[in-house]
Amino acid sequence: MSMACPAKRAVDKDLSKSQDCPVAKPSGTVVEPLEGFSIRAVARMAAIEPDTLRMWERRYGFPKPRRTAGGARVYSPDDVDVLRLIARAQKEGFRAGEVVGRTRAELVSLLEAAGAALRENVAGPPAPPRAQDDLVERLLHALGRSEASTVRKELRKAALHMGPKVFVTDLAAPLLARLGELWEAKVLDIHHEHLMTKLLSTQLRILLAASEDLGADRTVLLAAPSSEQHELGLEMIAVYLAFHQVEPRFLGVDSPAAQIVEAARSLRVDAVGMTISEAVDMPRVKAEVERVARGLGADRPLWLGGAGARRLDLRGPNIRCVDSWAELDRVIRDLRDGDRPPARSASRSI
Ligand code: B12
Repeated sequence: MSMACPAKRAVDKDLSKSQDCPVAKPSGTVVEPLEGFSIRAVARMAAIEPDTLRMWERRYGFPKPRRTAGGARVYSPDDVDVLRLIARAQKEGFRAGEVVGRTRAELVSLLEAAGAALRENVAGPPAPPRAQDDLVERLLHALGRSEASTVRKELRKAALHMGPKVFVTDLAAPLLARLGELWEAKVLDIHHEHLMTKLLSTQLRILLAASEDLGADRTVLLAAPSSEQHELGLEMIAVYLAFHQVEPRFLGVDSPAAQIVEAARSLRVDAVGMTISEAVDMPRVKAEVERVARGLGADRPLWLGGAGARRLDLRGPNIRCVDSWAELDRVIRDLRDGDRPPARSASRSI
């Protein structure tokens, strides 16, 4: 266990309502919320899919995580250690039935016997999770105790150490996703969510202010459709854009289609970016986004992001669904390339 994290704190959201979790909550194994590893963290650390972990639990009785009062699975560092060995054994050709449920010592000798080139630390403690995972859990733990100043300081430090881009991609994004899980699982309350939103938003705005004199050669208007209240996505994207020499202009959340189109025209932006969460009325938002796309005209790109964007399943000459950081890099590049004169063919003689 990493020294930086005095207690591993993470839970997965309660999945007991779905058929993947028929295991009764064992009595006496209820753990404090935020203590241990969530199924997602374990999946990442051991490189085993969450569905596989649940299936093994049903079929082989391993791993058998403890549960929070809300029923969420909490895995121990030892579970992670053994799961990593199982993953390793599978790579060596063993089937799940041959290795899942075996003790750590059995797995080590099995792997040694199989002549697997074990890493030197195979008998040592489990490798710590990535520094960012650890920080996410630390921040959420401080949030759970409403320690605003700790969260604020950690966010500041992280922004300085990581730089704006990594802060957004590797900290803010996973932090909000985990916050959403814990909120849904009722481990954290709405006041915790509001506090984190405020602190993170402040930090993002500090980064944005720091980017003001960097210069920009393109401008993108950022907005969200009517009734959409989720603004942090826009703030994160604004920071990302600003440090890629693209100036973000905010119209903000809850913006009707006509206002977005009008602002795009009068501000003469090069593109419009909209965030769409899953919490909105999809058919209505779809119609609204279609109006924006039409109003912008085929030449002005409309970037759609947020967890609900893909569900809209919108197509159009100017619509780009941005669902990864790589795709965001691509649309930024295309925005720059868009009005460059076409490159000359290398074979053309002069
Ligand atoms: C903070 C928050 C709130 C805050 C928002 C405050 C603020 N100023 O932003 C408040 C309290 C207002 C709120 C309200 C609600 N929320 Co809320 N909220 C969240 C939370 C925790 C974080 C949201 C967020 O910013 N996420 C981070 C974004 C940035 O992630 P993303 O959408 O996946 O976007 C990624 C990319 O697509 C990209 N991106 C995003 N936008 C854009 C735009 C462009 C142009 C580009 C290029 C890229 C891009 O950036 C992100 C990178 O990781 C999420 C949890 C979560 N998993 O997101 C829940 C969550 C979205 N909320 C949820 C719900 C249910 C609600 C409410 C209905 C709750 C209620 N009962 O009132 C309301 C709905 C309000 C509304 N009509 O919009 C659910 C939605 C689930 C669903 N399927 O419906 C979630 C998932 C929580 C949960 N697990 O239950 N929420």
